[in-house]
Amino acid sequence: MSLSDEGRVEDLNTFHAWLMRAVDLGPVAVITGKNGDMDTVGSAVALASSHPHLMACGLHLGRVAKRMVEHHHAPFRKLNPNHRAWPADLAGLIVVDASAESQTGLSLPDVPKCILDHHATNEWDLGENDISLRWEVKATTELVAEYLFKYSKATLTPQVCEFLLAGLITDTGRFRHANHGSFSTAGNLIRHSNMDYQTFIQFIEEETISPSERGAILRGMNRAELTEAGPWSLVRTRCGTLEGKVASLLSSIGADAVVVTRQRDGLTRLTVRAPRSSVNHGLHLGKIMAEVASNIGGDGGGHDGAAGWTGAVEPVAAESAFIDAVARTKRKE
Ligand SMILES: [Mn+2]
Repeated sequence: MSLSDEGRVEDLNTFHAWLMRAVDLGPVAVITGKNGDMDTVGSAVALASSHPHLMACGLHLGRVAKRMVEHHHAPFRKLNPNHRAWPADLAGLIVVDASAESQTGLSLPDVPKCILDHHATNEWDLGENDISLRWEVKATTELVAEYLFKYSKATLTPQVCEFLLAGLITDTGRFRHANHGSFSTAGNLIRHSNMDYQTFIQFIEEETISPSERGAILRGMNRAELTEAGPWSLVRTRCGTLEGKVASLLSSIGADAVVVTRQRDGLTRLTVRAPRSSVNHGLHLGKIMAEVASNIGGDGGGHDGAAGWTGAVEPVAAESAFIDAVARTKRKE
C-alpha cells in the first residue's frame, strides 16, 4: 500500500473534491477512533477547523487529547455509544485514524463516508459514494497536515499546528518510531507555526498520574511474568487501567513483545507492543490481532509494533489466543 508522491497528490485531489461536495450539501461529522488518542483527536480537530460545516466528534478523549482540547478550547463534541441524533441533513462523515467501524464505538449513519487512516489492518466496507485514503505514514495527522498545507494553508494556525504535531509525537512514541516523512512534517509544522518546540513538548509530557493510578501501574508491573511463545520471549501482565503506560514501561526491559490484559465491564482488552527488532524478524502485531479476532471473535488490529484487541472473552482465553498466534509466527533471521 506504499503510495508514490503522485499517488498521494491524486489521493488529496480526490479527497478535496469529495470534501468540497459534502460541505456544500450540509454538515459533515469528523469522527475519531474510540480510544481518543492524540492522533485521532488531533486529526479530527485540525481537519474540522478547515470549514464551518465540519464538526469533530467521538466517543472519548484520551488523557493528552483531553488536555489539548481543554487548553485550546477546541470544538469537540463528545458522543455516547447510543448516539442516534445525527443532523437530518448530515451530508457525510469522515472517520480519522480508525481501521474499522467498530473502532469508532458508534453506529454510523448511512451517508457518504471518507476514511483517513494509517493502520496496517483495514476492515471498512466502502460503498460507491465512499472514499478511503490509507497512507503508510506514522500518524494520521501527517496525512491531514499534508492536505491542509496543500489546500487550506489558512487553517494552519499555531493551535492547529500544535494539534497535528501532538498526534505525530504521541503516535511515534516521541519520534522513536518516526521516519523521514514524520520528521519532515514535524519540521514543516514547527516552522510554519513558529512554535517553541521545547515548551510544547514539555506541555505534552506533563502527565498527571494520580496516586491510585500509580498503585495500579505498580501492581501491573508486579504481576508481570516472562513467558515463551515458540521462538519469541514475551512479557505478560494484567492491569486495571493505563495499560498503554504499563506496556511501554515493560517494553523497556527488552523482551520480543509485551501483552497487557485488562478486563472491565465484561470486556477484555489486550494491549500489545513489540520493539523494531521483533518486527524486523517477522512479528506483525496488527496482523496477529486481526487473526486473534477471526479465531475467537472481538475486534483486533493495529500497526506492526503496536496493536490491540477487544472482546467479550475470558482474559485467560484471550491472552492464550494471542500467545498461540505469536508462537505460530516464524522468526526470520
Ligand atoms: Mn494513529
